[in-house]
Amino acid sequence: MESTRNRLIQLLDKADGYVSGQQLSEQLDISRTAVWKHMKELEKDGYKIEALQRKGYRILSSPNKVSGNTVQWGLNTKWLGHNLYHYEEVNSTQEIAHQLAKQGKPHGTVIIADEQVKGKGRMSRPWHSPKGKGIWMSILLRPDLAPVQAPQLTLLAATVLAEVFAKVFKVTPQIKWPNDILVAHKKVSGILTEMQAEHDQIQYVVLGIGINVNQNEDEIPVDLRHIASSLKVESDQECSITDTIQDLLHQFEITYDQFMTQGFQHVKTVWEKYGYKIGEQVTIKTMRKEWDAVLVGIEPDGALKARDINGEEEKLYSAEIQWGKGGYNAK
Ligand code: BTX
Repeated sequence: MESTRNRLIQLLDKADGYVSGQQLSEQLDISRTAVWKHMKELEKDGYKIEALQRKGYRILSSPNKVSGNTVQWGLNTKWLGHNLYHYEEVNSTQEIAHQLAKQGKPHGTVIIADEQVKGKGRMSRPWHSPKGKGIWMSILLRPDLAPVQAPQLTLLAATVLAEVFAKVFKVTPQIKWPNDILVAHKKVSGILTEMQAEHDQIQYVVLGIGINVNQNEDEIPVDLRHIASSLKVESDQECSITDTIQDLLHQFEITYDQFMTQGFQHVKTVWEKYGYKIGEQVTIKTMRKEWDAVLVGIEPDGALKARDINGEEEKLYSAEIQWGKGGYNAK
């Protein structure tokens, strides 16, 4: 939110040294007492602030906890996350995003929670979202796209996650069609895309992103341990959730803007680079049949393309895939 508090943080962030109370009061058009009160609020939020007579204010350090302020402090985006809502506990950030969308909140609004008690995956499956251990985030988008193009946004988000995980955590991520990010064959992240459309036009999309960041192995529920992992387990490093959110939002904005101006090709190329078992043989099961095929890549409508032993290509929209020996669903 472009609140006074955020503008205050931005001014302090940009300044190379101290900013006087007078300067802040003029630029924010508030009294010097109001500036002081905002500083006290920031301190409550965990910021360490130095206030020197005649020199002014300076932020010494920002808190190592997620809040609207800490995420926006140093967030290097043009439009994404300027409207940001942070909650300690919610049922699901998706639910809140839908409510905010219906209230007319703008493109690029971001909702983050420390914990979800009813986090959800596709088809109402539960998504385990323990307190302070991961990123549970929804992004509200209002793209000028036809509803059939919505799956491209899921694929786009997956490429962003894979790129950030590879760069920041130095892991080797793979994107399992359509919406999971795996590391070492285990799911560390999932994407849930929900859409509201009317008259062949998307009204809005809520893109839900769940990432297991700092769980230790014993903090992953026993029944998920054979399929799920966290970035900490896979990379052996604990990471700042705030920094990771900022990296993701920054990369998401770049990729999204590029997609809107130049089309799907770049997403397709990056997706296929990280695609799980692309170029490899798997067994595919649909309602009608079961067959062996080599996965070829993705299509602009979000379908997975597979080639059977006779060279026949088929587009898959929903299918059960046996990923093979040592693969994702091997227990
Ligand atoms: P999905 O339907 O592909 O995956 C759900 C399945 O993944 C579950 O049935 C379970 O087997 C497994 N699972 C549950 N929790 C976890 C976890 N933490 N890590 C790994 N595997 C797990 C994937 O759906 C989409 C998930 C989106 C989650 C985000 S979080 C922010 C937003 N709010 C919300 O309620 N959902 C989205």
